[in-house]
Amino acid sequence: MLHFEMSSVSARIATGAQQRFGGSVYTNLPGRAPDQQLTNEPVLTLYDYEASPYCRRVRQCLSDLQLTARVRPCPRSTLLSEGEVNAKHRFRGEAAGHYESLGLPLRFPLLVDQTGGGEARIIPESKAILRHLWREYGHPEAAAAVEASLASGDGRGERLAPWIPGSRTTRLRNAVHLLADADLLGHMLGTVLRPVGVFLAPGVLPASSSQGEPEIHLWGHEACPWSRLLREALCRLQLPYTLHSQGLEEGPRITIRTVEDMVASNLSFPLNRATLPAAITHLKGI
Ligand SMILES: N[C@@H](CCC(=O)N[C@@H](CS)C(=O)NCC(=O)O)C(=O)O
Repeated sequence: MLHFEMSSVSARIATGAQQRFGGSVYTNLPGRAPDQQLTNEPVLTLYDYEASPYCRRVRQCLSDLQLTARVRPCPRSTLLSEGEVNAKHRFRGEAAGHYESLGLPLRFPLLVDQTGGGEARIIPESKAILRHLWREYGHPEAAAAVEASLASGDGRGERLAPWIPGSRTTRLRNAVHLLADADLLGHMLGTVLRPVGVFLAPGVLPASSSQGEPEIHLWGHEACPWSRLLREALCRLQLPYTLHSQGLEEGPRITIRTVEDMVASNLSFPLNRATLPAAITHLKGI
């Protein structure tokens, strides 16, 4: 219980720091104009792990653009085992398979975009993923600003999204500046403030889990501490899940569907202080 309380406090502090220095300026700003329709429903798979600041950066972008992605968690087996794949890893081998065609060392995040059913686009590197997501799924004006920001490296995107009125324009400009690189500081703080080793290496080292394919859907936002604690558990347990981005006001929740001996069980937990321990305990039992 004490551990849970400590975890929940540090998750809130980490979220506060990450948002203050990383993402708050663009959290809840519409990445797409209200009337903007996407031609195809995005089909995105993200190989990531919770504690990586580069992965946080990509999940933040998914939240901003309100995209849904299938997440294949790829924690390390020790803090020093960069790029390693071994028998403990459930999805690292799969990610390494994607990297083979690229001739690059295994790094996370990695995005596979199969939208439209054509050939899969395999995209490593957090900034390249941000560029891709904004270009494909953001409002063109905002995408241009992000592109200019990332290309110049100094964060000065000139053109700003026209549908965002008043002070929000300033916030988006700040956001675009931060996207250049400073956002990473916030995402690093997010990791440092949920310290590795002290609170059982949240979202870094794998724990043993079943090889089953439960159907798990998490509705949340990168900025939500309850979603963070749940994502950490899913990551350590290497359970694949579908991450649905939604605004903070709607409240996070998780649904879990497992089938055992032909009997299906469907559970749904709204995520809050009272329900979170039960949701995590349930995941551990899968
Ligand atoms: N420049 C890359 C850096 C990615 C990176 O270094 N990721 C680290 C995690 S923070 C990683 O995957 N290390 C290998 C490993 O964990 O096995 C990016 O922006 O995506």
